[in-house]
Amino acid sequence: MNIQEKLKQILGKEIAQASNEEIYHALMTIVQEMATEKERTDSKKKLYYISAEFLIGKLLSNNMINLGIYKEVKDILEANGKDIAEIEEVEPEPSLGNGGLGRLAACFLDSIATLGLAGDGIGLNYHLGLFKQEFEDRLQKETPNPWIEEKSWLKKTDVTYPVDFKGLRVNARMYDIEVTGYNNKTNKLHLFDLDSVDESIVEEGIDFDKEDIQKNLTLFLYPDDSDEQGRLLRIYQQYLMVSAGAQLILDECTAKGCNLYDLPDYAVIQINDTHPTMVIPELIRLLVERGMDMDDAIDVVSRTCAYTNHTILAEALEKWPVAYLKKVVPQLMPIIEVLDDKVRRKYADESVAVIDRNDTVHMAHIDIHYGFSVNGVAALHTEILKNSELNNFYKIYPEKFNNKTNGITFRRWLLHCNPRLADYIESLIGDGFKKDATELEKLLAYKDDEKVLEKLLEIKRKNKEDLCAYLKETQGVEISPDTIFDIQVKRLHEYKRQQLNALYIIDKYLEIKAGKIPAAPVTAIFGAKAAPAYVIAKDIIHLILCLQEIINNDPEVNKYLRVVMVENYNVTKAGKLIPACDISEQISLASKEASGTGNMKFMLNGAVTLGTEDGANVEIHEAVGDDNIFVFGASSDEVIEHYAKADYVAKDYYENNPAIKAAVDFITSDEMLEVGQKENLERLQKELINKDWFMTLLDFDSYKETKEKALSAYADRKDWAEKMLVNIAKAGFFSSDRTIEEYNRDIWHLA
Ligand code: 26Q
Repeated sequence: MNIQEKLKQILGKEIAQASNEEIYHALMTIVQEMATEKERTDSKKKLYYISAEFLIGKLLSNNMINLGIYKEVKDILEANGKDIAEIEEVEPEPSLGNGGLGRLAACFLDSIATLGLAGDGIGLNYHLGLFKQEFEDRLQKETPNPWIEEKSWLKKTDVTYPVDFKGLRVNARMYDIEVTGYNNKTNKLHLFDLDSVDESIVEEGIDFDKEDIQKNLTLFLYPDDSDEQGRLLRIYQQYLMVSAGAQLILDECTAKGCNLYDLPDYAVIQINDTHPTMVIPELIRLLVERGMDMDDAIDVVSRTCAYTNHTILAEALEKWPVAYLKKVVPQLMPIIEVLDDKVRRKYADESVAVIDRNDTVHMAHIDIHYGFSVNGVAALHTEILKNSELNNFYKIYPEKFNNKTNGITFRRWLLHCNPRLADYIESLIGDGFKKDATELEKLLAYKDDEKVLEKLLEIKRKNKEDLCAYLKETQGVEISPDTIFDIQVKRLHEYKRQQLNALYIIDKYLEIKAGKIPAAPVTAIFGAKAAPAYVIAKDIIHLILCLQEIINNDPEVNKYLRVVMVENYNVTKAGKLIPACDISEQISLASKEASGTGNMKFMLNGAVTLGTEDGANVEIHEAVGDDNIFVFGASSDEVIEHYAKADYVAKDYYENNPAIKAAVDFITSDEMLEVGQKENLERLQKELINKDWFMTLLDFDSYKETKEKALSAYADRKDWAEKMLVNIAKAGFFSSDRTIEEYNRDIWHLA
């Protein structure tokens, strides 16, 4: 039966008579049937990608693209007076992740299925996911984001596993989401949950009873670890995931006839940062329970597990007090003690111990000693791990360390989010780039072709118009496509330095007020959620919202400068913002951003990067060359040296640089206090002058100078279009298909 007939049959009426909701659900049924029919990849050895986050985004259109029915469905709907964009709106976005790490996991699942590899995801089914962000009085307010509907992509299975906590046994139930590959097989994302979780315990905002574990375990994506109860809940979540996951892995392997001593021939477990690290002691525990000798169990598990590090920020490296683990998962402690003991017998170096002198368990140390691979996520990041952050481990295990530069799936981040560009590229170089992204380099042949360059500008312009309409409709803000769209969207964190961008905006505002008119009008667009307990991050959001209020309402200024903070930035909004971007802000303090993946999405969509030599920006710079990127700021070596010598003093910059002083002073000016909260603005100002841990003021001058260069370069439209073309052409390396091929070649060795 063709799709049109099938749709009508499910709807029980003409398509034109059906509501968008009915059509969405009917399409979901069709997609799910097709996905189930796509035979799963089966091979002796299988990858388990275990992660506390899978930021998958809306699934309908993505699945239709991967199953090859998107265009057909779009046309059928159009012929019946329906708009696919409106159908997409009906779908709630699952928010099962915070940011980069969770989105990476989702891109990887897409590529694993696309490459036809046997690999499933293992995670948790958070009912309310990451909070939804609302702005109230120019402050962030958090509310729950319920995404599971009666009919959803989630399929309840009858697979359950008992999981024991101290004094509490629960049953972990498995839910599955089909992961469709592009023209290929289907894999699964397994999400564990408890039947007893109860959404009605949510009180004001995202508050809830933190002690009622049976009711709250998978309620939210670890909301708040600012107090002990929050941290204990995080251990409950992690252990539920790894214990159920480990039981699933052992079951699947035994079903394939695996003798548990041969586990590494049947399974490879990729541990996504330290959040799933307890899978190592848990697997050892389960193997011993099934009769294996402890030493053998440790050896088997060590040959099965591989670890990816996503951060070098000390505060994000998980450490759990022994007392916490004893309160929640006492059965793991004897094993962790053995793991520590073995390390201590071999290595005198205290810094590589599993349990330190303060009775704290270092999760990453378990991964490194008892996994066979340790990888960073961009070339610079891996070098920093090897040479400084994890140097003591690198000296012991040089052979374990390897780099896997991150990537993104081009199905979502080009074909789906930017069909105009994707279609145009196809008309120039054919559709080979959809399977082999390096074919995008064929575009370089058109570098001097004026017609092509003009067409690229025209596509960008249309995408900007679409974004203007969207922001008008969703937030009531008016911006003009005739301005330069300068975009910084990512989690709010001091090291990512949204505050540097904000200081530049203040500086520009003051210049305009003083009569210095900019050459080209700019719209500065932000999107960012702050962790609910991260006070300074929330203050930075407040600062940006106050600037938006002041600047957009000032007729003297708003002709040249506007500011928009997009509410509730998520995967869906990323898909609308990225294709409309001219300048991609990637301005983290060098050495702090492990990789970044937004930088790759912007590049692929023809934005030009304004960035520091950090994370994957370094590799983007190498790929596009000096002429097609704007690089500024202290190098990672310089930054690392400043930290080592503790010689960076923010106040010196504040006192000796009049532009910096004026911008920082403005934060608590009368204009600002009229629209903002004194407490928040003063706190932020003090932080910048007296601490500025991420060296915002250090890079201010070079940021300003380089940004001005980028803004003036924009005026030469032909030259700018050439930069766009080179960025698109060189983006192929950043396909997650390439990343996954490397993981498989070097770590997983799947057939
Ligand atoms: C840790 C302890 C307690 C509570 C929370 C956490 C926690 C939660 C989430 C720590 C880290 C994360 C997320 C990290 C993350 O998203 N890292 C990003 O990973 C991307 C994919 O590799 C990189 O591109 C980014 O550079 C990196 O910041």
